[in-house]
Amino acid sequence: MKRITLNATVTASNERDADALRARTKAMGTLLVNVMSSAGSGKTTLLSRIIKDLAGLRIAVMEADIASDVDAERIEALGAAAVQVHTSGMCHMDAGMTAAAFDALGDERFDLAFLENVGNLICPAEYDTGAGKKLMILSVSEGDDKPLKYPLMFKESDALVISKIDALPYFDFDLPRCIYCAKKLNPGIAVFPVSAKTGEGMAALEQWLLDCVNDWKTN
Ligand SMILES: Nc1nc2c(ncn2[C@@H]2O[C@H](COP(=O)(O)OP(=O)(O)OP(=O)(O)O)[C@@H](O)[C@H]2O)c(=O)[nH]1
Ligand SMILES: [Mg+2]
Repeated sequence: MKRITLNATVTASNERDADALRARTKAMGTLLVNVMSSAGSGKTTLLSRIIKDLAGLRIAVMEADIASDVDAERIEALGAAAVQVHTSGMCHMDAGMTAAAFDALGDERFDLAFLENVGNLICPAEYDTGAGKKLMILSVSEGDDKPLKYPLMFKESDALVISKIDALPYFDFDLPRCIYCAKKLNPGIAVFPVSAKTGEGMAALEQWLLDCVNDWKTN
């Protein structure tokens, strides 16, 4: 298991680093997806399901955490390429750190490279990592008011995955209200209610990812 420890990148411009990484991954035909959410919303479980379902794609995962290797070990156990990044206590990844993590994946070519960002709804939304797409996850146990309380991530994301919908009967999560509030902040956001546990809703999300990969490679 490959593990790297990174500090915040000292650079003139995070935006310039982000644009450079985007241009590089574009030239390689690799779509980099920045996956953001609060801790425990189901990022690694969702990515594990996608790796199994989209077996025809070459997929790699960069796992960013403050500590532990458990997430990268879960991904590697599925046979996918993974690197564990320790962020030296930082609550987000910047573009320079993401480029270093991408380099650590080696010379193999991938169709999709996921960055599983550090788990929280605030800091990751503030940094352009150089990803081609941003996908955020909100689980039903977190409450339907989160678009109101943490608007930036909802504004910034291309897709909102509402996860753990198998648990909807046990929570007072108002799905239409959550979708309404998210779309009010970001009319273009694609919304996918899913359960990575039962598979419900996964086909639509995976089709969206396949379309994004095709678009990235051809346009
Ligand atoms: N019921 C249910 N539980 C789920 C689902 N997806 C994930 N979980 C559970 O939620 C917990 C957290 O899942 P993870 O995938 O580790 O969440 P994470 O966002 O990667 O967590 P961090 O990396 O620590 O931020 C685990 O106990 C999972 O089994 C789901 O679709 N339904
Ligand atoms: Mg995780």
